[in-house]
Amino acid sequence: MSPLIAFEGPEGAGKTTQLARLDRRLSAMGQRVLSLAEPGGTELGEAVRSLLLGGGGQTSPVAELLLFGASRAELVAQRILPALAAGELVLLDRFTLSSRAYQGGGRGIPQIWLEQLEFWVAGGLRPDLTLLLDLPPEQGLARAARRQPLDRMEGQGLQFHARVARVYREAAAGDASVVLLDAAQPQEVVAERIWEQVTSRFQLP
Ligand code: Z5A
Repeated sequence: MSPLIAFEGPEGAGKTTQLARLDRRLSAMGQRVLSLAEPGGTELGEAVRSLLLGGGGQTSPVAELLLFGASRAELVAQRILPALAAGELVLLDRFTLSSRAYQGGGRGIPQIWLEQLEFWVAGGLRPDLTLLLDLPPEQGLARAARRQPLDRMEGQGLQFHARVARVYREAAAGDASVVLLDAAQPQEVVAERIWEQVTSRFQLP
């Protein structure tokens, strides 16, 4: 199967920007690429996105986890697995590590529940490479705050985002497929670090 590459990190870290740059660069060299963002990418996923991120009322942490999980299950079955089987390289703007960071670290859901849900939802599918864009929460929130209104996660306090950041850093410490990149550097520098990682790990056209 072709590579599955996830972009992770706090809001404002530059995931969407860097994913688009990588997609353009890979596509220009003839690589077939499918770019997807969570939650979303399917009819159900888009409904979950507007339910969870469109503002509105409170949702319990477990309901929130299950909704992100439902979106991911649809994305895996309908888009990711068929694309990988057809030889497309898949770029994901967030994946399972986001649930560990936000619902685990941020909301306090036990990691064992998250691991079990990951298995049901993704059936053991894991990214071949996770590019973790690391940025202090204050800086990420300042970047994200330029877009108003804030969504339900951006509106959480700094302590919530510090817990999210801790889970992300722990993930990078224990797993060679998770690469921590300094997202405070200029966009061009971050893009080059990403390109080095991708071209050194995968055989490309
Ligand atoms: N969530 C969850 O809780 N659990 C889950 O399982 C999943 C998700 C899958 C998705 O929101 C939310 O769902 C997210 C986690 C939660 N919480 N929040 N908030 P989203 O999809 O709407 O947004 P996001 O994923 O958080 O991404 P973002 O805020 O759009 O940030 P980004 O994609 O990392 O950054 P960007 O859009 O590329 O850049 C942000 C700004 O910074 C923009 O003006 C850029 O021009 C600028 N930028 C980018 N790079 C740089 C550099 N290097 N220097 C300076 N400025 C830069």
